[in-house]
Amino acid sequence: MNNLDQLLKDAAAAFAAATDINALEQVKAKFLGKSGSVTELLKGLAKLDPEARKEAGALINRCKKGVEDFLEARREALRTAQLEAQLAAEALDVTLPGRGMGTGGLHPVVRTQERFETLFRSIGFEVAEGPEIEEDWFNFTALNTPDNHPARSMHDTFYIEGAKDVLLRTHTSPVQIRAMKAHVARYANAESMPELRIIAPGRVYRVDSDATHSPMFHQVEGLWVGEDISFAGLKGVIVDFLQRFFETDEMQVRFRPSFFPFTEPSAEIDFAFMSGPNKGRWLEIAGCGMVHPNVLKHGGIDAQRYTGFAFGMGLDRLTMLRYGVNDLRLFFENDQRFLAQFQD
Ligand code: 2NL
Repeated sequence: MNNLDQLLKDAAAAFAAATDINALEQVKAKFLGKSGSVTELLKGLAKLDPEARKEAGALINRCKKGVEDFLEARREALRTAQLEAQLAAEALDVTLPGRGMGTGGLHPVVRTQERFETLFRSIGFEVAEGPEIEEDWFNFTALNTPDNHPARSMHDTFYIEGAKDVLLRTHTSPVQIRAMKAHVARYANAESMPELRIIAPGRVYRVDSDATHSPMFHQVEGLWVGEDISFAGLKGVIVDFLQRFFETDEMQVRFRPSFFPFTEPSAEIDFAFMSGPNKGRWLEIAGCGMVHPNVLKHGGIDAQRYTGFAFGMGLDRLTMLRYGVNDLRLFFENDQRFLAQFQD
């Protein structure tokens, strides 16, 4: 066997010994690199005379071609092997059952809001909405809140920087002021104005944050304006609502005299279950009263002819009582382990 045959055999063996593409490229250098054995042979041709150079050159080039063919064949084999290994490693078992999509659900506070809306629609209330970024006049002035009232301070209310008298609403009452004005405008040319019955649910904001207060929370207010609307009517609506919302007649309800700038007289509403885990414990649930004449006037309503009652309560608190949740912050952390418990 001559030198070239031996070289070809050595190359084939060296390539076969390389077990991955990187190793193969290293081995290639030994034969075809700048000072590889094939390259050295080609360099040696310079020393031969033309006749011998031609013959030797042909032989060496055929040998080089052989080395290159072995290299390419080995490359291809290694690539195929690598692909097969990858396919085997990433094999999918298409016969496994699917994981399913997982259904979403409504947030517990939204469930309470929808329940509230359903119950009040059933007694002829409409649902009203309004802006969360509100003007000072609608949020405070129209609601008979004096200029020096603490609620108006930067300490208690979020004001919009750079805007004059613009803030994040601290209750949904401004929605009701807007609704009164729109209602009055709609019936401006009519002989009489129909009753206005609305609830205003939504997000409200106050500078406050601890276990029982969040800077953003949810409120719903109710308003019924008409001729001969009385405190007795207010009591009837509230007691009926609480019994239907909590699905029991086994409760006591009391109205405690209180004060709000926008109602006169005003009361706070407490109720107590007569059975169950909270039996006998008075729970504060809402504030209410007869709409102050100044507030009716700001809504454009003739306070001589019409009266009205209003109430406000926290949707978050209502939700906590209904589902037995003890920390308000759970509603705003978006923890799936908590939220998933409210899915149907
Ligand atoms: C509370 C107290 C209350 C009102 C809200 C109201 C709205 C208008 C006119 C008069 Cl437009 N009053 N809303 C009245 C009394 C109490 O909420 O403690 N809420 C959680």
